[in-house]
Amino acid sequence: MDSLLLIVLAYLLGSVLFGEHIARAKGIDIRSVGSGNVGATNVGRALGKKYALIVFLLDMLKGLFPVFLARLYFGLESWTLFMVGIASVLGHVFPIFHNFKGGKAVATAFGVLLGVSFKVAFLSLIIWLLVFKLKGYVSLASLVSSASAVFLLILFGFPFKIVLMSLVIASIIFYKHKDNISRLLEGTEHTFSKE
Ligand code: NKO
Repeated sequence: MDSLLLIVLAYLLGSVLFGEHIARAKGIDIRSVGSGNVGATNVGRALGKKYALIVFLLDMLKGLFPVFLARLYFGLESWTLFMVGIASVLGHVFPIFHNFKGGKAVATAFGVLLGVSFKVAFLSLIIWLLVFKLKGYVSLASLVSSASAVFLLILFGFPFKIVLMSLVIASIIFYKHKDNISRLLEGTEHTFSKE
């Protein structure tokens, strides 16, 4: 298995925006609905929870699969795994198949995290569900959960490269949520159901 090939594969797979494809197959332009985002949440607004779950799982798997291979062939402490995780997220955020206009990378980052640690991924998912249940904002749940993931990886003593990778990915997620953050601060953020 070649390092560079795996990194390129991660980026190309990341570039497949399942939300946009599945919405289009159902006759919907996802970018003109709700928040205009291509992620699971906005597909849920347009097509319902079943489709949100399908998009979440597919966007998650495209993050998990390359990291799984990187871990198998190069190990958890390799720079290859570091690059593969970031490449998956960058593919989703700057997709070559969609004019480099992508999504917010939460589900894909979750897949990367799952490939690194089931324990930390599981705890991050619990935190995500808790924040969403208590506050009702998907974006807030995603932000709290991705910051928590970084802290949990540090807390459990994961290698430096893994912590750094999660910090880079969490920073990308925060950057992509900058409009959500402004709306949260103003009190005008979309809930799951409303626009
Ligand atoms: O339309 O702007 P919007 O309201 O849709 O959407 C905001 C939203 C975008 O994200 C999504 C995907 C939702 C997936 C839920 C995943 C639950 C698990 C989260 C764990 C995050 C771990 C990140 C690890 C970083 C290292 O936010």
